[in-house]
This record gives sequence, structure tokens and C-alpha cells, in this order.
Amino acid sequence: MNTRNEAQARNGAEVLVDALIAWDIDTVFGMPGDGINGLMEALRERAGRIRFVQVRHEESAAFMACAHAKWTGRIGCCLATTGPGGVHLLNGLYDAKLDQAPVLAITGLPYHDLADTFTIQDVDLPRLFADVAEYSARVMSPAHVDSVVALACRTALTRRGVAHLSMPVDVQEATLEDTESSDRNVSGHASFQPAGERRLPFDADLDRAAQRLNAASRVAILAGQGALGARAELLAVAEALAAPIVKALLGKAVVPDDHPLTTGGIGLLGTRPSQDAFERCDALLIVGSTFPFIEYYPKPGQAVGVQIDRDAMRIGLRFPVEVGLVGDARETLAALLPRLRRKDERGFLEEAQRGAREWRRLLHEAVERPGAPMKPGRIARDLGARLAPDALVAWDSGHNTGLLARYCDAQEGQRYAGSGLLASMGSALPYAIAAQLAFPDRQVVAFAGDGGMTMLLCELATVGRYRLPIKIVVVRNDSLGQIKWEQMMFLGNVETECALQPIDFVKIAEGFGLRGLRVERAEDCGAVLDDALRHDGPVLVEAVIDPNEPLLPPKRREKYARNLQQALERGTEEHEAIAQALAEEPARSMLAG
Ligand SMILES: Cc1ncc(C[n+]2csc(CCOP(=O)(O)OP(=O)(O)O)c2C)c(N)n1
Ligand SMILES: [Mg+2]
Repeated sequence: MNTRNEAQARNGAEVLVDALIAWDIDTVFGMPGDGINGLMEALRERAGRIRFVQVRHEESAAFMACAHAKWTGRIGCCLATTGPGGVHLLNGLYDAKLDQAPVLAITGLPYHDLADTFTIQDVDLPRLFADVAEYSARVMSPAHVDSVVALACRTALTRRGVAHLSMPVDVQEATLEDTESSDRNVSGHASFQPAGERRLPFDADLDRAAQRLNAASRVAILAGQGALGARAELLAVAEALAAPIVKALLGKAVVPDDHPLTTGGIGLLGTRPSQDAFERCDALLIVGSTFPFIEYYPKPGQAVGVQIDRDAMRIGLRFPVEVGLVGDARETLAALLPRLRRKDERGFLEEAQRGAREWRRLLHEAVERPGAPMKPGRIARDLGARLAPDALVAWDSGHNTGLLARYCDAQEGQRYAGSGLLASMGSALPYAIAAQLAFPDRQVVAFAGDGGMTMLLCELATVGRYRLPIKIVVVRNDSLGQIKWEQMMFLGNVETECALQPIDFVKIAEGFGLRGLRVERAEDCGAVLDDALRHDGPVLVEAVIDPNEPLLPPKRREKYARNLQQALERGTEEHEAIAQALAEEPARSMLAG
């Protein structure tokens, strides 16, 4: 901006995009529409300083904004037009809300003097977004922009969630000089300086926490996404306490899966040694996690609870804790460490380590069966063995998520992300696109089921448009596998409406201009993945897996086994093939026997 006059000549859309740039937002995911043409023009004029990424469905734009925030730690931004475009954003925005990712959503509104009159695409988006957004405002004039953008960005960052701004089409076009600002609105009254923060609990609480943990003899640690930046501190605390680290899915990359101080995941997609550790521990240290499945935690009263979370509201949310430490995981663990006595008695950890070794051997061997169809875990295991040391991996939602969680080993420099608490299908591809755009030189993999992949299949066009060398693995079982097994195992019902119309994903990939590969036989799996990972462009690998191996809990549950038996007897068509799968590992150990 050279002169005051030029600054004043800017229209509302230009003021808004300049404010985004000032807030260090470098990417906007979205789709044009007649409610945001002014904003699109302002973005076009500033293309060297801020990048617009065109998507095929606004839901993807919101997922990408959320994923951008998760991968980069910065604000993710998405843009959609009035009415339907804005409505489409919602699912991805809820993903951000639930996983606490800072996202700014921008939408258009009808002309300011036609809004709320049943005019075309007249949806009251600020009201619609009231639940998903921590902050949702209608931009009243160009003079209003700087203040609301600043507040939206502050809110997204400090409350770690969604902020929403909706701008009428005529406000996008009106210039600052056309519209008088009110006398009270002193220009430049807000500052844009981001401030660092370092949250630490009180010393007395750290002392109490250490005392409880020192007094316990079998400490288990639950680590989630809040622990992602605290690996060294977490390992040091685990080592001192002889405590196995149990990982919630969002914390998969906290420590490598083959590290001797972790037993892997927890929950329905977790491991038996993690479950054993939770069943036997007498103290639980929760670090940056609100893993939602309460039934997998130690029983209340069984273990003393200590919890570290940056958000006081979440202390004691899932498990009763005696000491809550409100602070950043890294700083808090570092402050806790010198207060801990290294435990001489290390039997609990050693037992967990034995369990983890056995578990990993069981899973590794169980997917060795040659021929077709492949055991479900095979594709994830063979993928994990081949990923680049710094790969970025996006998961989807379904049985496939559990396969990735269990069989694909996270390594030290890798990162894993996906829709966590919302657990939405369709998220892997947008997450992968956001990853590859932010990190063009890293290997990026999307791992999804056939149901989830079809939901936002259109984004294969986006992969092609931006020439993103993403590797996509589609786990094909022609079924909404997760739900099929839930219907049978949770309720004892015959599966209903979970079978999917078969799709040829290789042809689909080719139709979108990607390379398509199919793997059906276990002995080809490694070679096909090698081929895909070596290819310097985008590839989709369709992996045809055995649809009859059930979703497997980490340990046999009498109720699941009984229900499954009942479902088979009540007329499940594939009952013989399922019975056969139950007789083989890993189902024999985890469900049948
Ligand atoms: C948007 C959305 N709709 C529905 C669900 C419920 N759901 C969870 S897993 C699942 C099945 C997923 O099928 P697929 O993607 O083929 O994966 P699979 O379980 O077969 O590996 C469904 C329908 C969901 N999580 N998200
Ligand atoms: Mg499926």
C-alpha cells in the first residue's frame, strides 16, 4: 500500500484478503461462487502472496483447512459461497471443532439489503455456524473487516477451534472511502502481534502429582495429540516411572510403534498389551488426551489419576483424576521429571514389553497367508515397512483405520493425522492433499476404505490439477466393513445395508488421470506398493482384502463372540467363510478363542 488513498480505495474483499495475509494465512481452500466473486478477485490480484486452492466439494475445503492447521500448526482457511457452499463446509468444520484445530471459514452472504428475505441462496450462515464456530460474525462494511478478522484469528488460535466470517456480496465490492466508519471505530485500534505462551501448572500441583506417581507401583501413561511435541520429555518420564506409553490414535506419532516404551494404541483399534496395562495399572498419567472410549480406561477407583492438559475444562473429563496439571505437555513433563524417583521395580513395564513383542509377532505372522484375498492387515503392514522416514500419513474412518493403527508402524520422523473425534469418513484424501500442498517434498499417503474413498472421490481431480504426487491406498472390501461387524458383534444382528456396489478403483483413478494399480494376492503386495511409492506422480492402489475377517477387538470379549455367533446363526450368508476366518489368526486369539 503506497499511499493512504490507495489504502482507502480498497474494497471490502481486498481489505479482508490483505488482513488474511497480515495474519500469515498463505493458503485458502475453496470453490468460487456468485456470493464470493469479489473475494475471488481480491485473491487473484494477490496470488503471489496467498494461494487459492480449488476443490470440488466445499466439505473437502473445510477438511483441508483443518488438516492444514494440524500439519503446519498455523491457521487453516476455507472459503465458500452463500447458501449451499457454506452448508457444505460444515462437516469439515466440525472436524476442526472436535479436534481443536484453528480454522477460519469465510463465506459469502446475499446483498446486505436482501439477506433474510428468501432471496436466492439465502441461508443465515452466521446463525447456522453458531454451534460449530467459537466466533461467527457478519461483516457489516469494509471498515468492519480489520477488527473482525483480527478477532476471528485470535479466537481460532487461542480457543483452538473454528471462527467464521460471512460477507455480503455488496460489502465485498464497497470501498473504504465509499463507506464512512463510525466515530468510535478508530482505525488501527487493534494490533496483530501474535504472542507466544508458555503454560505451566503450580509447583504445589507438580509436587502432588509426583508424589502420587512415585507412590504407585504400576504406572501407565495415556498419550494423545497434546503430547505430539513432547516426545523426549514423555520418554524420559516413562523411563523414570517404568511406565508403558499407551497411545490414543491422535497420538500415534508421539513415539514410534516399535519403541520399547510403548505398547501401541488403545481401544477397539488398539493392542492387547495396552489393554492389559490399563487393566493392571495402579496409576494413570494422561498427557494431552481425551480419548473418548471410557470403557477402555482403567476402572474408576483402580488407579490414581494424574492428567496434563492445556485446557482446564478437560481435566477429569474421562477418568477421575486426583491431580490436574494445566499446562503445555512439554513444559509440564519437563517440570515433573526432576520430581520423579526412578523406579527400581520395573516388572510392570517388562511385562508390557513382553506383551508388546508377542502382540507384534502375532500380527506380523497372522498376515503371512499367501494368495487372494489378502488378510486385511497385510496391506497396512507392507505399507508401513516401505514408507519414507518422514512420510505424512492420513487415515480415514472405518475398519481400515484400525488396520492402519495396528499394522502400520509409525516411525520417528513420520506424522499421522486424520479426523479424530468426529471420525468422519472421506477425510483421508483432503488431509493428504493439504499435507502435500504444505510439504511438497515429503511422501504423502492417504489410506482409506472403499466407502470413505467414494464420499469425496471428486478430489482426485484436485490431486491431478495441482500435480500432487500423493499415494492413495484404497482398502477394498465392497462393504462398509466397520459397521457390518458392529451390527453383528455389538448387537448380534444380521448385517444390513452395508454391502457396497463394487467399484473398479483402477479405472476410476485412470479416469481422473492418476496411475491406478490393483493388488489382490499377498505375495504381490510389497512389489505393488514399491512400484506405487517409487512413481513420481499420483497413484491409487486398490487393495482387495478378505471381507470375512472380522473387526477384531484387542482381546476376546465374551459378548462380542456370543453376538457374532448369534448373527451367523440368524442367517448371515457368508457364515462359513467367517467361521473359517475365526479359526485363523489373528481372529482366533482376539475374538474366537
Ligand atoms: C461421514 C460418515 N458417515 C458415516 C459414518 C459411520 N461409519 C463409520 S465407519 C463406516 C464404514 C466405512 O466403510 P469403508 O470406508 O468402506 O471402510 P471399511 O470399514 O470397510 O474399512 C461408516 C458408515 C462415518 N464415520 N462418517
Ligand atoms: Mg469398505
